[in-house]
Amino acid sequence: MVLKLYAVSDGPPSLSVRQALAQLEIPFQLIPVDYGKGEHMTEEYALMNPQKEIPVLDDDGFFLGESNAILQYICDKYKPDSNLYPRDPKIRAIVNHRLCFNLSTYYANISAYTMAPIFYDYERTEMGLKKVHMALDVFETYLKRLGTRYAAADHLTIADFQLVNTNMTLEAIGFDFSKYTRIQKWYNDFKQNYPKLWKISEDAMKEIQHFAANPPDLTHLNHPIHPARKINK
Ligand SMILES: N[C@@H](CCC(=O)N[C@@H](CS)C(=O)NCC(=O)O)C(=O)O
Repeated sequence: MVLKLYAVSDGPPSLSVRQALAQLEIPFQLIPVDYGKGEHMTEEYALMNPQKEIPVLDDDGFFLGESNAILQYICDKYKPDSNLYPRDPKIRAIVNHRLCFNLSTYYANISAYTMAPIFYDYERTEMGLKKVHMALDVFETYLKRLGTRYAAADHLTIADFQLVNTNMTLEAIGFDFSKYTRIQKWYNDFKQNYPKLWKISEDAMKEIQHFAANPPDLTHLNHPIHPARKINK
């Protein structure tokens, strides 16, 4: 059975998995999840992913959430010799490290500042901004210390997808990160060298920009965690 990917069109974790599948030329069926309709919040969806998060991979009844785990799984199972997830233990460790860094810090700090206030009733605070700069500063340091063209090696790896898609959310809100020169170069290199993969991110960026200009009313979701923005109609 063909792989199925439950994904949202503008979510960085979903985009990274789509980019990996595209780069590895692995056929899959894309199943769009409508976040605005709360399609991921149902009990039926929770059978696939009790975290009620998107994306989810369905490999013939083997359900996997968490985009890092999905990226690692599709490489290991379908393209074990691919450079996207190198087998050399040290290079792989760096890839894994950057994936963890993105999950714990880079995406966590940045998306709280970029994405959350677009969709929900959150402010962009000074503390939030400080956390964005902390994350950028650390990533800049990693790029400097490793001295590679891409985030974990001189070639593209699955870590780049996650970090690029986090960065894309900064670009979406017009955030100036030009003083982080290595990040800027790495990000532009990705765009130039992988235009088809960048298009996946770019289309999502346009959607995010649309939502930023037209904040969605998500009151109907009754989200258990996120406060809905009150929109005057
Ligand atoms: N750690 C997860 C995060 C996935 C995630 O947060 N996805 C968002 C969409 S971009 C989501 O499903 N959020 C659930 C919600 O807001 O209700 C991963 O990397 O897959």
